[in-house]
Amino acid sequence: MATMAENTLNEKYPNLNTTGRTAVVTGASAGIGAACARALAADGWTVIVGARRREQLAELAEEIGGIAMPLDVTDQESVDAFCSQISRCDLLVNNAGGAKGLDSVEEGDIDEWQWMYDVNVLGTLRLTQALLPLLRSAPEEAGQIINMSSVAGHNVYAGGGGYNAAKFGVAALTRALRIETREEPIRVVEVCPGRVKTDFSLNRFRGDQNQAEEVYADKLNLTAEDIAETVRWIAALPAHMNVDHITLRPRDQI
Ligand code: 8X3
Repeated sequence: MATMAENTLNEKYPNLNTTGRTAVVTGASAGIGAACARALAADGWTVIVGARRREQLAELAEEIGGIAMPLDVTDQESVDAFCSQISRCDLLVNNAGGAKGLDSVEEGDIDEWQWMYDVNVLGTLRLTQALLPLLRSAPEEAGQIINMSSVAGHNVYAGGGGYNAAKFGVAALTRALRIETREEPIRVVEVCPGRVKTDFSLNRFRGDQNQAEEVYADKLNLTAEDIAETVRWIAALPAHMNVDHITLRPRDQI
């Protein structure tokens, strides 16, 4: 039987008429996305959260007084359905993304590489294209796009080729977009987290808990909340400022 939270999620939202500053956060059912949604809601933003995991998403929306809608950023129809309900967007946090595998280039799985490009690069592209018209006409002084890139978008490592290629793509897309929109009232920011203790590694290693835990064992790790604090700080900056690129690492990470 569907929980109350799921019922909330399953309701239709005929053209959400949100009032006040409205943020859209993708990949928001857990980890960095959920933490960003919480931090923005605490700062008074109306937050629309999207992700594939419907129950967690709906619970989060209930907790923060936000709006949950199912979203698969790899599926154009899902993106169109999600965005067609939104009538105001002042801030888009393109957070959905992830890694699969740690294979060498020689052993790399084509399907996994394709998925990484799709979710990280094309997912960011799809949401950006769909919401740019609203961001451009945001009633606040400027619309904002914050793309969750990674240190892996600037530094490569053995076994990281597929994920590196995808995050380098996010970095390139973000920089091109910033130049293209520089004369418009739109802030475009690339946030590059290093090692953050979330489900990132569990997903990368296809649910292998031991392998995932090894990534974080005996190390200083960032938390999702550390990244969310930075997103909240950027979102509150005066409209004439752009943070082009910010890197956040735990102190002990190279
Ligand atoms: C993941 C960053 O440092 O864990 O985006 O590879 S790291």
